[in-house]
Amino acid sequence: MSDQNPPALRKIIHIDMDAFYASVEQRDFPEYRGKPIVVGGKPDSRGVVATASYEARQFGIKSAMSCSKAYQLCPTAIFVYPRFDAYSSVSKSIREIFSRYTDIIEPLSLDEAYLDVTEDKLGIGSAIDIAKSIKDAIKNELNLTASAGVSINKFVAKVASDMNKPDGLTFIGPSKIKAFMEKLPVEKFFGVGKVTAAKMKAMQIHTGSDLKNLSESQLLSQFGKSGKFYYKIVRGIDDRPVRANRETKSVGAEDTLAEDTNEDSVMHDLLKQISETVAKRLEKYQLKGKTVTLKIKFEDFKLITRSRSFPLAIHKAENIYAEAIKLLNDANIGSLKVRLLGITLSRFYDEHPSEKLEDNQLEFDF
Ligand code: DCP
Ligand code: MG
Repeated sequence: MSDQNPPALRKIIHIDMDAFYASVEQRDFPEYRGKPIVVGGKPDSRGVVATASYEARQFGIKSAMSCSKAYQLCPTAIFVYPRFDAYSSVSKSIREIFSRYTDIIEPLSLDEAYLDVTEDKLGIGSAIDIAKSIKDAIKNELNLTASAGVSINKFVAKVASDMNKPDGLTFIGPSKIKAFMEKLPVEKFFGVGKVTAAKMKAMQIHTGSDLKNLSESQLLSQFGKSGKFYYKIVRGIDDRPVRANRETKSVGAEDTLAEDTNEDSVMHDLLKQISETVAKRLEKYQLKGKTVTLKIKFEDFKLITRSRSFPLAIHKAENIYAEAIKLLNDANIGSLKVRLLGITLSRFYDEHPSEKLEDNQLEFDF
């Protein structure tokens, strides 16, 4: 008899703090409030912008932009160094707030998490009410704002949380998902980077609706394994569970060279330091990773990454360093000068095969 019943729809919330680092700075230093704040390095440094307050964003300042460019855009902005301890403490507090409602919490970064509230601890029932209550707690207890997306799967909840920032709450119910996905620009699709987006545009694929015209095998042949994912996601099918205790997906560190260079000894020294930082972080989280990724940014800001995976996880600085050197050699950078190097360890856990979720369009009580 239960076979006749449709599978129960999940209630998923994605929460993301607004202008996270910058908002914490404005909260802790009242003199920064209402002003353009850039968190990263100093304007004359070679650093990049981690984030900018909404006031600074009005000048076109964005994450990952060089601090010198940010300064050009807004010379009156206040440039501050990040205070990771402060952000990490807020991060712990927001997770404590989430845990009042559910134990199924999957943090994606310090400021962002998925929550499965299909069954919530307080018996509130409505995912929209839970999201409101979480936002209120964050505001009242931490003096910060967050934006929430509420839907039946991770993908839609995440896109939704970004739609009405700051302080937004966006609900995309099951009956709205089809139209929502059809309208969505391809660059908003999970995993669609700039290169894939450009390729799609060249194929006249601009929105979900264009993407839907391609068969699964066409998508597979054009985009490889990701094509299969696009096929499902554009039909609103995302069966990825919210996985608690998988908060750390990768651990890494990166650093800008004092001067652009292609000298092996200088790059090796920096990789050694970075390997030690990564090893310390891994130790802190008690993690070992099966994939090492080397990131190389060249003087023209072009970025490449090179990865290698192993059957056994590694965590020691010397092993990370040795792998990073191999990856650097294999990258064959020739006479190109390097500006920044980074190392990331990932694949701490093996993926579980995901379960199938029916493309179910039933409305239910959110
Ligand atoms: N961050 C970073 N470097 C980046 C992007 C982000 O160091 N390239 C850091 C700073 C951000 C924090 O991570 O405050 C969270 O990233 P988000 O992408 O959520 O950005 P914000 O929270 O700053 O802004 P938004 O309101 O758009 O979420
Ligand atoms: Mg954020």
